[in-house]
Amino acid sequence: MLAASNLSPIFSLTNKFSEIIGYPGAPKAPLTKEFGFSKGLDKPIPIFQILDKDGKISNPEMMEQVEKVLDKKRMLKMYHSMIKIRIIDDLFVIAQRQGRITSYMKNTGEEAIQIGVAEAMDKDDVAHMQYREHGLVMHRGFTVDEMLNQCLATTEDYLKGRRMPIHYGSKKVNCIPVSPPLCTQVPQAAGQGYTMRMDGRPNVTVCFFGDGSASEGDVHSGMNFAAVRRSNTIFLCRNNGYAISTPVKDQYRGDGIASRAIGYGIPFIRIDGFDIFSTFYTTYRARQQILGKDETGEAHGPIFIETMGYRLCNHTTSDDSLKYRSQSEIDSWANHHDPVNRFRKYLIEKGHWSKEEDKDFERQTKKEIADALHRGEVKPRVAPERICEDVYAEVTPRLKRQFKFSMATRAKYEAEYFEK
Ligand SMILES: Cc1ncc(C[n+]2csc(CCOP(=O)(O)OP(=O)(O)O)c2C)c(N)n1
Repeated sequence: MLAASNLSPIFSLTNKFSEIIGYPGAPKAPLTKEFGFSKGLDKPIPIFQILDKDGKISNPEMMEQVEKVLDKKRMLKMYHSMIKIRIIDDLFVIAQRQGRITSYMKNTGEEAIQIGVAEAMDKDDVAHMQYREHGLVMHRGFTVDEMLNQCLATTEDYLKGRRMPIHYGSKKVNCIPVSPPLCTQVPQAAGQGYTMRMDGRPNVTVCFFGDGSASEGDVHSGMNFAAVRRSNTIFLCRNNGYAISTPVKDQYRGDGIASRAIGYGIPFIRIDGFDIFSTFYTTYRARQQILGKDETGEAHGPIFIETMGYRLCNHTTSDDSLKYRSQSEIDSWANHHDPVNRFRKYLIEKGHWSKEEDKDFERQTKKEIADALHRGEVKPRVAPERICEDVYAEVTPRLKRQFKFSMATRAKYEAEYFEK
C-alpha cells in the first residue's frame, strides 16, 4: 500500500484490477485496494517530429507517408507562403513604425503551424482563429490587398474598419473574423463542428488558441461540449512559451495544455511546431480520423493538437519583450529553431530549391508587398460616422453617448490623429 503522502503516476493506481461496479460517472473504473494521490501521467507527453532542427528527416517512415500526399509543387507552394508571410510581417511592422498602420502583430516562428495546417485543410473547412494565424488566412487565398484593406480600414475592408488591425476574416476563405476577447472562438468552433457532423458534411472546424488563452473558461466549455457532442473540430493550441509577458511557468503547473485533453476524453497529440511536415501531416490525419468512425461505429469526435514552439517576435508592436526575456534566450531559439530556415535547408538539400531562387523570390515578393502598401494607402478610409451602423435598427442611447464622446475626442486631437 502507498503511503498517503506519496504521489503516484495515474497508471499504477489501477494495477490491481477488481470488481467493476459501473458507477454512472465512471462506468469502466475498477475498484482498487491501493491508496495514493495520483500525480497524473508518469512521463511528459512526447513531441512528434518528422523534420529536425537541421532540416534533416528524423522520421523517415513518417516522411514516406507525407510524400504520398505532398509533392514538390505543393511543398514549394507552402515554402513560398512561409517566406511571403514573413516579409509581410516585416514590412507591415515598418509601416506601423512609420505611423501608417495603427498596430500590428507578427507570427514569426509560427509559420510552419499556419501554413502546414492550412495546406491540410479542405477549402470548405472553417478556421476559427486567435490573431496570430494570418499565415493561414493568406495561404487560404486572402490577398495582401485584402489584408491592407483591413489593417488600414479602407472602404473596401469586409469588416468595415470596425476591428483592430490583423483581426482578419472573410467568407471567401472560410475564416471567421478574429474577435479581440480571447477564446470566444472556442465554443463557436465546437458548435459549428457539431453542426457539420449533424448535417453529415465532410468538413471540420479548426480552432486555434494560445497557451495563455487556454486558461480562459471558454476553452473548457468549448472542449467539453465538443467531446460530449462529438463535434467535427480540431482544437489546436499554439504553445509558444508566453502570453504577452507571462511565461508558461506562471500559467500552468501540469504538462502543457495537451494533458488537459485527457480530462475531456479527447484524443490528443503534441507536435513540433517548427516542423512543417508534422503540422501538415497531423492535421491531415486528424481530419481523416474525425470524418471517419471510432471503434464503436460512432462519429469520432474532436482531436486536440498542441504545437510546441517559441514566440520569436514581440507580442504586438506595443510590446518590448526584452522587458521580460533576454536577447540571448530569443537568439538561441531563433538560431536553432527557425521554421523557415529548417524547411529551406530541406528543400535545397533535396534539390527542390536553390539559394538563387530564394533571393529572386524574396526580391519579387518584397516588391509585390511594397506595391500593395502604396495601393492601399491611397484608398479612401471608412468614415468614423459609420461606426454604429448595421448593429441595431435604432442606435441605443448608450451607443449614442459613446459615439458623441468619441467624435469629441477625435475633434480635440484632430492634429495628432490626422496629419495633413
Ligand atoms: C478575455 C481577454 N483577456 C485578456 C486579453 C488581453 N490579451 C490579449 S492577447 C493576450 C495573451 C494571449 O497569449 P497566448 O494565448 O499565449 O497567445 P500568444 O499571444 O502567445 O500567441 C492577452 C492576455 C484579451 N484580449 N481578452
